[in-house]
Amino acid sequence: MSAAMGDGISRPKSVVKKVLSKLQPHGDGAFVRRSIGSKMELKSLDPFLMLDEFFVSAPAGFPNHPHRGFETVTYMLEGTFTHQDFAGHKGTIRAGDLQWMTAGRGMVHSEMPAEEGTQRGLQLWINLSSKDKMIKPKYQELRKEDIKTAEKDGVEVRIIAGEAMGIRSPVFTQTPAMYLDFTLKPGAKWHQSIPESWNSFVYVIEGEGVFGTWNSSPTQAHHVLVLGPGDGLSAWNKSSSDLLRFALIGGQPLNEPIVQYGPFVMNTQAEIDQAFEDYRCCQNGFEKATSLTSLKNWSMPEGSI
Ligand code: FJE
Ligand code: FE
Repeated sequence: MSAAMGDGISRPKSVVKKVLSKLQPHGDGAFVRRSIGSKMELKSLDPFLMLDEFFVSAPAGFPNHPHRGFETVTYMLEGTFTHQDFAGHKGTIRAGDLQWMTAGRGMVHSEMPAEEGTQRGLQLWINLSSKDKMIKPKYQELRKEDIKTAEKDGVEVRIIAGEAMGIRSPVFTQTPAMYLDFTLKPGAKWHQSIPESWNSFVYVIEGEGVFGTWNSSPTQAHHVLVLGPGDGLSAWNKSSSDLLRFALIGGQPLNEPIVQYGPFVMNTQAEIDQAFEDYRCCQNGFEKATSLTSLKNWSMPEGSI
């Protein structure tokens, strides 16, 4: 494997699981393609709890709901979303923008479309280690123009987290992780190094690609590919006319027990019970939920745990 084709890798990972993320309704009028986090196929991939490709048109959206114990990473592909939380923090993200939210001990927010048409994006949930689950909530917001890009040999990469082509993202990942958005021109190939001990996966956003080994069968959009052992990913766009776009996501496994109830993710059942109690009583991080009818039911996604 020549280093000239990308980052030097010596033991390319192979694809150990390939799953199509089916479109499913979520709440009132929103739709998601859930890959990681779908109960049947891929419950979680430590430290990742969920990856949704979401499709939402107003008036549907994700009205007020709580989070505790993990991070949500929202990356817009099309359209505009406005988020508003219980502490008065409000922001709008457009195509190409990123919101990296560390929910920590408590967050209540809404995520709603801010324009006509379909809003489309990816939302990733990254687990926090037991020592970080109750940290203070924190946001990292990057506009499209603040996300570093690099280009080489027909390969363009937007570096959301981690490093590629010698360029590093400014995003701080509480749980060590990488998140790269690759676009390969027809005929282009790339070899991306990934830390050996990390779990990693690919989500195909657009086009068709060959991943792992050169002679493996091509993978179309909306499929998730779980990668096996090795030190990197090889990818090829064998199309003669179309772009291939995919997200490569990897992270250091936490190797801790997970007890999840919808948007609360802790280590034990007792901590989940405590999260419900804290949410109900507006305490221990949910103080500001008082103004937000905190007892209102928040809808559970289809197929949620
Ligand atoms: C959720 C209620 C919710 N996938 N993709 C309960 F509203 C949500 C939720 C989302 C979500 C939000 C965006 Cl912007 C994109 C999403 C679920 O907000 F996950 C649960 N459990
Ligand atoms: Fe949320």
